[in-house]
Amino acid sequence: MLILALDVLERDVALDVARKCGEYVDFIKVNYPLVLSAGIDVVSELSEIRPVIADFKIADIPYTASLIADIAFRHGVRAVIAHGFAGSDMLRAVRDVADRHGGEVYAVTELSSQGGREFMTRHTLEIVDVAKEVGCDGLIAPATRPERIAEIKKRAENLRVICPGVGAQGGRLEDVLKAGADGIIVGRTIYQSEDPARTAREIRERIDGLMK
Ligand code: 3DU
Repeated sequence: MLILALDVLERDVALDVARKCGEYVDFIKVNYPLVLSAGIDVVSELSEIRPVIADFKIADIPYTASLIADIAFRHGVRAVIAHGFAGSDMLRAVRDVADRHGGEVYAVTELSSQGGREFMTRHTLEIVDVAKEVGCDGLIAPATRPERIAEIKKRAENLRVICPGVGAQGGRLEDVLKAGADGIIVGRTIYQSEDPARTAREIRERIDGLMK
């Protein structure tokens, strides 16, 4: 599975890159930079090109978390990403909203950055257990630390594990897939390349070759 992280700031650029790369990616992931600068309606437009994952890293009290998730689903997203550390009550609230819309929920385990090790790593496997209990569809795990992906995947059982951090952050596609990831999230390596469509196609081909 290849997920395009579309952290560009302008609506027209986002739609252009999405249209060019659409046939090579399974999902488009949007995050705050795009939505805060281009407005939430861009999410609906992107959803017409490819299914969208709203990476709003929801981490709040259950009530507020539900509102955020509901707005995302009402704009056509297929899935939302929520922080596992915010706890089971919030994940459950987001799960309920997703169920009302027929959508999916992914929980962040530990961030791929150095900072992800400071607090999150200690609790990662507990977060995996809570995500399973709540019935999340998948987990976000760090492509920068393949050994952690393997541990998370083992504990995750049938939850999908998708990994940001390939390319610009230093993670290697081959290592990530070998560790058991079900998909990778790639942003800058694609949308900052000279020819985003060609780069997306090349990454797709590498994934298909390795996952055969
Ligand atoms: O580093 P890239 O440009 O390939 O983008 C990675 C995307 O994934 C970006 O939207 C970032 O906010 C998100 N992400 C991580 O990079 C690491 C995480 O642990 C969770 C999300």
